[in-house]
Amino acid sequence: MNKITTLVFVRRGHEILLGMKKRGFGEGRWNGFGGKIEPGETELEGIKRELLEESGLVGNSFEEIAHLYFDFESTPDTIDCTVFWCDDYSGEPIETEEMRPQWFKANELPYQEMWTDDKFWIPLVLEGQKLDATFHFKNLSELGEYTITPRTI
Ligand code: 6OG
Repeated sequence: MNKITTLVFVRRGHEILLGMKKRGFGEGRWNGFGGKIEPGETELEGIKRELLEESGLVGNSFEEIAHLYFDFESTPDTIDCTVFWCDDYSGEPIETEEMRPQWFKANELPYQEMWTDDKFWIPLVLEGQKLDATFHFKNLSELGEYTITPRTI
């Protein structure tokens, strides 16, 4: 099955808000906020809902920056993930049942405690690049082949 998901990185000056996933898929890793789009929802409705549910923030505008596609040798499931920046939001981050939020300096992200793919593409989007990428995982912690295609427009 292909899971359609969204992911958002909230920015505050030179800082980025990450959440420590406390349970479920990705548990024990820092990531942006996001999850599965519900039936009948647009991508923007989905990302807005996930951000609110997982961080307590209301996102006022989102900019799409990447599209990621993940597959895994260990399972037939695949994940489609559209990634956004959010620079305009209301509220203060709160810890939820699913995520513990923390601001990080953009040049000091905790890549060792994030998904293995993140250190390859996040530095590019931090430089302003938009991109499309595919990542083939051998298992949940070992990344195999990957391709990253910068967008030209
Ligand atoms: P739920 O399972 O909570 O959504 N996601 C990934 N993000 C990165 N950076 N790397 C991966 O490598 C990922 N796999 C999934 C998609 C989980 C959230 O995590 C993202 C969703 O936004 C395999 O519904």
